[in-house]
Amino acid sequence: MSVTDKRFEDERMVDGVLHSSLTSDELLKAVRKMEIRNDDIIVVTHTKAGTTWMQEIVSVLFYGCDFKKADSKSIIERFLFLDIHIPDCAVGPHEIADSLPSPRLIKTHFQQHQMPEQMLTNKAKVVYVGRNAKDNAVSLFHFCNIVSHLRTYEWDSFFHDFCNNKAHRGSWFDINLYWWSRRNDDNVLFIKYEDMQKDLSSVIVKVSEFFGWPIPDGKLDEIVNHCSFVSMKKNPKTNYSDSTTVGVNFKASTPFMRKGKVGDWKNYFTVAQSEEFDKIYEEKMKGTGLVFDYEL
Ligand code: PPS
Repeated sequence: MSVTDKRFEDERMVDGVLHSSLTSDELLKAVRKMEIRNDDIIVVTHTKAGTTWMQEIVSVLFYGCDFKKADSKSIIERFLFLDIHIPDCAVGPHEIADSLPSPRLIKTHFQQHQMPEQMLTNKAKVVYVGRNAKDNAVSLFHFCNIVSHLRTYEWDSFFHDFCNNKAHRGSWFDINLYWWSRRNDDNVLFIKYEDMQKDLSSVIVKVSEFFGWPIPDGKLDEIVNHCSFVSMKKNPKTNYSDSTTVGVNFKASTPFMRKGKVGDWKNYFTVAQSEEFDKIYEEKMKGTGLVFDYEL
């Protein structure tokens, strides 16, 4: 077994959140205290909720709809990922962050109590993407099974951990309900993965208005096409085929851009599991007003 294959053995709970060995305790402390700038552009999600999709939209708009410019670097390199220390890199993400010019593009999956404290107080713009819990779970299950530094699961044991907030990066409920509670803040845009599936043009327009980056005439359809599942799956700059450059190694052949659908959960949850999860869901989501589509 290679070193990377063994990294999952260092997975551990920190303040109720399961982290891999790529997220050291020192990193967690340092990121908490790092400086967030008012002009930072931050994409926040629970892992596997549509991060890469939103990153592509944000960066294409950021580069003035210049697709070549956006794709001159892989999506992994365009955004600073706060949550992991890249193996063999001398410095951590908080130190890389300090050296980047503004405006910085940042991505994180950190839960509220582990994200930079200044994300609570300053005006950096945050796009949050939430995805229905069941599809999010299935996508995360596959991710754990393809990425070397995470443990390999059978579906039933993953389901158990997900229900008990013990799966990778913690509670789906906590992160979604936290950002939902901030959905009316001027500097927060809350987007649902399923709405991106239903009407991608409208979501792109919302993102462009949120940042104040106008879409040149005639470009909207091109962005929609560029950010479609089919295009992003083919595009080496978005499909993670070059992910080893940032220390993410794959242990299985399932592609990162796997299915990109709403409702795939029905192929994994048994009827009993679905009912068990619905009970937990009902309890946690009651009265919050946050509703997701579980099929389209
Ligand atoms: S990560 O590792 O947390 O950054 O992963 P993330 O990008 O959040 O999630 C990956 C899932 O998003 C799907 N995806 C898309 N769906 C539809 N259209 C587009 N363009 C798109 N891009 C990424 C991707 O296929 C993963 O979902 P699953 O259900 O596993 O296919």
